[in-house]
Order: sequence, then structure tokens, then C-alpha cells
Amino acid sequence: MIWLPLGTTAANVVSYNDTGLSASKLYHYRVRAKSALGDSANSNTASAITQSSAGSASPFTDDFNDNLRSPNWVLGTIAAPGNYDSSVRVAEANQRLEITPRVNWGASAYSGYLTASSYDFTGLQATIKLVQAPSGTVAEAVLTVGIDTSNRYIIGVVGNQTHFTYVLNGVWSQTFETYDPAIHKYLRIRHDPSDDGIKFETSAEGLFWTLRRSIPRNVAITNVKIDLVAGSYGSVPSPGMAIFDDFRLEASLPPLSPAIAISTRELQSAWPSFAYLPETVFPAGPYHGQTCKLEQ
Ligand SMILES: [Ca+2]
Repeated sequence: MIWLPLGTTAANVVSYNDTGLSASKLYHYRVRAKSALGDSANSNTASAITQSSAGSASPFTDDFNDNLRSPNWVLGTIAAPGNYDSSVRVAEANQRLEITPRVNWGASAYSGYLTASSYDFTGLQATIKLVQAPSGTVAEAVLTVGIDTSNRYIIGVVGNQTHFTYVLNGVWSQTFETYDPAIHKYLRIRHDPSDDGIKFETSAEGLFWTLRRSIPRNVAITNVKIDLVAGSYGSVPSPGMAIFDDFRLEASLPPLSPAIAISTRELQSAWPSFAYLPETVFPAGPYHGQTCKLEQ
């Protein structure tokens, strides 16, 4: 196994795109910081498997910037089709997906974007930026990956809580955290092919992720749909609006394929001096990240 140098970035650059990779291959990446005084040790290794070239429909991303519903989406929900309500306003507007739950409506009423096609979610992840959750204790916004109302994975916000949920044969299992709009800005459901697990993750900026719940995959994921849905299951006087942006369905793992992010924290572990001195005053900066990869 030989580490192959990929190149040296400009100073203070924090990302590197490695493109043109082979499908279904495991890649490992590491970086080191360089300065006039020499190099740091190598960082930890970040690994990812590139997406399979086989499968059903191709993954896609949607930034909603065209304010038009693309053919990748239809209106609908994975859960309880009977709770779908066309009076819940769904608008791709202001370069976002905006969903307005019904006001003072006593019954369950939901709508949103549902993928038009089914996907083999193996080795994939679905990410959404939740710009704004709706208001009210029985109003919610969710990202769902699943087969139907009885078999699915959900990450979403209800009232003041963020929940990480699976529904298996109609039986619910949930964990909760207090919803923090800044910390839970990005929500992600990820299939991890290394352990065939499902990872529920959040991120403040969409780059570095915090694992909130990890479970063995228990729902079949080779033929699933994904939805972005909002609504309410009781009367809400002022539900406000759920606002989604920057949907991504793409190959799984830390954090993207083909780009791999290695955090400053990992650089600190490679070069402990980083922990004690700001980068701007460390001797002989600025630093250039040297990226290496290993193909297996
Ligand atoms: Ca947008």
C-alpha cells in the first residue's frame, strides 16, 4: 500500500476535491500541514466508499434555486397517505422549499416533496438543511427515508425536540434531543456500508457531523423513497412555515464522495502544537495542506 500524493493546497484552504474516482472503491485520505519550518505529522485517516455505478435511479441534489419542482420530485409523503392534505401549501420559492402547515386544523395534515423514483439507499446518505422549523407543539418538519408508513427512518423536528426515529413493521423507536436551530441546522440519514448501520447525524454548517443515533439497519433499503415533509397532527394557531434547502442524496460517508474533510481537530492531533497556538501566529505560517490518498 502506497500513499499517493495528491497535491498541496494554497495556504489556509480547508477543502480539497478529488474527482474522477472509480465506482464502489474504498479510498483513504490523510493530510499534513506544511510551513516554512517543515511538515506536521499526518492527520488521522478519513475513509469513504465511492458510490456504486449500479442501482436504481441516480442520486441527485437540489438547491431549489430554480424555484421549480424538478422531475425528481412529486408532491406526497411516505407516511400515512391518508394524512396527505393538498391544503398544506408547498412552494418552491425564494430558492428554498417552503411548506406551510394548516392553521387551526384539528386533524393530521401533511404535504411535501416525495422522490418520484425509488432508490437503492445502500451506501447513500440523504441530507437537508432545515432553515426553519414550523411553530407549535404539534407541527413538524421531517426528512424520511423508507418504504411506507410502517417501515422508515425519520429525522425531524416536532415542537421543541429533534427526533431520530425508526419505524419497523409499524413499531416506533425514537430518541430525542432539544431542538437547537443552530446545532441541528443540517440533518442527515446515512447508511454506513462498513457496518450496515443507519446513522442519524446533525451539523451546524453541513461539513462536520455529530452522530446522534446509530442503529443496525433493520429496514430493507434497496427500494426506498425519500421525502421532505411538514404539517401538523392537531390544531396549531400559528404554525409558521417549514423551510428546507440544499437537499442532497449522494454516496455515504465522512463526509462526501469524492471530497473528504479532515477537521482542524484532526490536524491538531497530528501536530499538537496546533492546539496551543492560533494558526495565524504559529511560526512560519501560513500553512499549506498536503493531501494524500490511498486506493484499495
Ligand atoms: Ca437554495
